[in-house]
Amino acid sequence: MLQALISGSSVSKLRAKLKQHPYGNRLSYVVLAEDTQVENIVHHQQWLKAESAEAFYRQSLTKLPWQQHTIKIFGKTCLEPRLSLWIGDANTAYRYSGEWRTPLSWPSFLLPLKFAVQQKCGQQFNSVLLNYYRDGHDYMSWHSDNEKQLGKQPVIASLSLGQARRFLFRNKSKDQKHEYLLEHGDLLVMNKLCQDQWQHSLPKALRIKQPRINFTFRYTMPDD
Ligand SMILES: O=C(O)CCC(=O)C(=O)O
Repeated sequence: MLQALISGSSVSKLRAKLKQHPYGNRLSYVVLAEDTQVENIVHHQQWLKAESAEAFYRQSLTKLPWQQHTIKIFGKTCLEPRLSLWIGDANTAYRYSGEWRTPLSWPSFLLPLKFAVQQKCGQQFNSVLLNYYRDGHDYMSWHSDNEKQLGKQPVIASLSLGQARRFLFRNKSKDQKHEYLLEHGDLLVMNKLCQDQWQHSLPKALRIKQPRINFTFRYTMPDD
């Protein structure tokens, strides 16, 4: 069942795809190879089969009650520049930008995906933050996923669907940066030391008109 969701992909196929990516030759990033690991970051390109990726994308767009939350930036309250949703087991409330979010229970269509991601990462996830970037005006600024409820050195698995977008890492103590192009069906795993050592962001891309959905699977410390 799980195997049916997941694809293998070849480097040559990826190179061919890369030539057509929406940023042309402007970027300096390099696709190293499938499943490349750079300091606690593993990028599994085209991890989901195209038809599974399409089905999860469509269902997520149409079946989920997306919300636009407010966040505080330098003490000022504003609308978050994306829609989002917190889904998880009953005891996995999540504190973000000073606000507690209670989890929505798992929709049945997401469970096979959760199991497949767990199997790939060799670890349990009890919650997922979903982000819906409506177009290239929506973005996520620099941060680490280091909330207390995630515990020390969390493993976070991030699945991308829909429009390809750039995803950036900057090292907290060295002058080092990595850039990925996250495409439909890619799985990016941020392993144990990643949040201690790196910040990540999804920059604006004003020319982009199509939506992107992202799932970040996490293990959240139960709140009771
Ligand atoms: O959209 C993404 O790829 C990542 C989102 C993110 O960094 C987060 O939700 O913490």
